Amino acid sequence: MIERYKNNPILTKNDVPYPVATVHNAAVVKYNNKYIMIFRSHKLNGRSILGKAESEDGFNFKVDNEPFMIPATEGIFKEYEEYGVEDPRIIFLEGEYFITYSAYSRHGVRVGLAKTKDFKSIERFSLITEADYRNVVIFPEKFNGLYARLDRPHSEISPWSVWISYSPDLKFWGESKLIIKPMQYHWDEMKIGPGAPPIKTSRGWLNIYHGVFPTMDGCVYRLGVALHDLEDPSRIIAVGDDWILQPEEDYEITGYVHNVVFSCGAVPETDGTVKIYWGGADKVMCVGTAILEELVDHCLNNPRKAL
Ligand code: BMA
Repeated sequence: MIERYKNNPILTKNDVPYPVATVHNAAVVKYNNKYIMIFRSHKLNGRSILGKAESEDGFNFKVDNEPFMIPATEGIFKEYEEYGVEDPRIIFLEGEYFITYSAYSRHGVRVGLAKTKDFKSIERFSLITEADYRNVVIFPEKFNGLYARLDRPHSEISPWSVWISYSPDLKFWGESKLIIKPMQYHWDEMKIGPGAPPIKTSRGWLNIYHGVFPTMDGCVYRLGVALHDLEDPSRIIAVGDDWILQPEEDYEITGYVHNVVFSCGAVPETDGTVKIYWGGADKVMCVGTAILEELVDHCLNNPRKAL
């Protein structure tokens, strides 16, 4: 369903002009007729920073000389980003680009929200979850006057499920509700989490998410799709039963963490295709092309239960 780009991986540590061990889990958006990629890299001390790359065609990227975002050096963000910033997602809202990211510190992992107008300067906006949250994607539209996000808290009783929360101002979030759970003895049985920000289609919001299965040889990260109601995104129309992508190529099977495909971004094109970006084995960046309506059919034709 996803056609891998023939020259994958499209970005590796060798393309980065400063010392890093990995290039992975990147957000990608179109900005001024270019593709902007904000990618995660492990520094050589094992902590993560975010870099930026640009492309004319969405396949060939050139990396900036300096990192785009490193842990904050002052204020409240300094305390909560001490161990690194990871796994960005970008959405365009009312003239600005908002970036959610995982902020790691001695207090755990939580999600930060930053914004930029030009991808040159970046302003931290707020820390929008407490600890034990990752993978926050914000919908690019409001619902009944409220912003909406998919998020992924961790709880012992209902492990690593996808929730939805709402906000009047992007800062204070509430009205939370669990909407998709991992399914037992299924490719996503151990944990699931939002991947790329939701994409609007005529039949619903397409949510590309990741699912994890534990094996005797470690965890396998795959991608799947779910469809949310256009007016009420807390209503799940369907969750596709089969995965849409699993680690198959060498660069997905072997790397910094083996057997991982992990997406933080996808770019819908005007011809009905979508470029899906994913990190391969937490080490390199990859891209593939799919037909959006086929992904929607995939949810509808053979769904599994959401909860
Ligand atoms: C998750 C996150 C991701 C990573 C994945 C596979 O828990 O840390 O950033 O890609 O594990 O290692």
